[in-house]
Amino acid sequence: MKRPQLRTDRPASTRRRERGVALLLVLLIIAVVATMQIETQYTTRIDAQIAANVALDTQFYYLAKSGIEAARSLLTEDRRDNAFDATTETWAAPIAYPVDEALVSLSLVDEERKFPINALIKRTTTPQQGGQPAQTETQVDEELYNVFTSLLESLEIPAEVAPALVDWLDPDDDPYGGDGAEINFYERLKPPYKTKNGPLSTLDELRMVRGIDAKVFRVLADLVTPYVTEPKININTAPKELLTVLLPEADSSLMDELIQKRTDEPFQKPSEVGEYLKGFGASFPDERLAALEKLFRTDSNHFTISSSASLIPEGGDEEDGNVVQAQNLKLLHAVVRRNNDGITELIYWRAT
Ligand SMILES: [Ca+2]
Ligand SMILES: [Ca+2]
Repeated sequence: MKRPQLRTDRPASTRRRERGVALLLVLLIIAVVATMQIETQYTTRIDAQIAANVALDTQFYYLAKSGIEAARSLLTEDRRDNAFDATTETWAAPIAYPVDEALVSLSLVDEERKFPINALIKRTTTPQQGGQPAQTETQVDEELYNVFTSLLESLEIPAEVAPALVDWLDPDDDPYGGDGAEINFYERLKPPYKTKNGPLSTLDELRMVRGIDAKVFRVLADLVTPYVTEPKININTAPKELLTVLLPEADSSLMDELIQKRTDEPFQKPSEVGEYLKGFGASFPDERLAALEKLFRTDSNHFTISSSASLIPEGGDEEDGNVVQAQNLKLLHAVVRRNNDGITELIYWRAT
């Protein structure tokens, strides 16, 4: 067969170069096609994986959500069982149960164990009377304010946080005491913002208050609550850091004894707290005992429920198992308020 003639009016070196370019082009096309094939396969695989992950994510979401519902039933049952709340009860211990290949883990923390920040401001409403509209008066709860300043001191948090917090919550724009912080402080920030001048809705809001940086927030986060409005703390569940501040009269041996007592035999009503402390004699005069019975409660009605759903890792394929577990772990946080009949109402919800 006669080969097609190359144009002969050009030198051989040019022809060789053209053949080289053509070869290069072919190689390049092969490479591009191969890459495209790989990419198509890769994309298809990724798409399938995304679809599978979305399905798993939804499954895990509902598993974690079922955990929240289980915790709510537990709290209802608990209130029907007795009228007090203590860390020795079923709800207070971590719970984990398998559902097929998944594990649902629950933890419940009562909010009444913490310092009730919003109660720092007492609100009294005078009902509408003879043409006068209803009026709300506010004042700082001095007793609670003193507890809060002692708490800050014991945690080595700057004292200026206390008046700044009062100003964040109180309705006026006058700085509290000599070291408060109202609008004239926050409007100079970049970006500027206003004071809340009302109760905190979530814990994260604390970060807006002068002096509460990330470090201070971490220290305070487990010890204070925005959900409880009554100026009372549950003596059965309060952490030792807070108890020490609430009972400055108690030496370390009384504190240890108190913690043992509430574990063995939780206080069932506030009057038992007075009776118990009375046994310690002169350090608790009657007037002080009466004040402590008002400050302490023995039940809790607000609970933070954390519920997570994860895949139980399969033995033998640890690496894969871990990857799947990390991808599909679902964590939900809920805060519920429980009424006297034990029925819970959802007041906060967050999925991560
Ligand atoms: Ca204010
Ligand atoms: Ca103020």
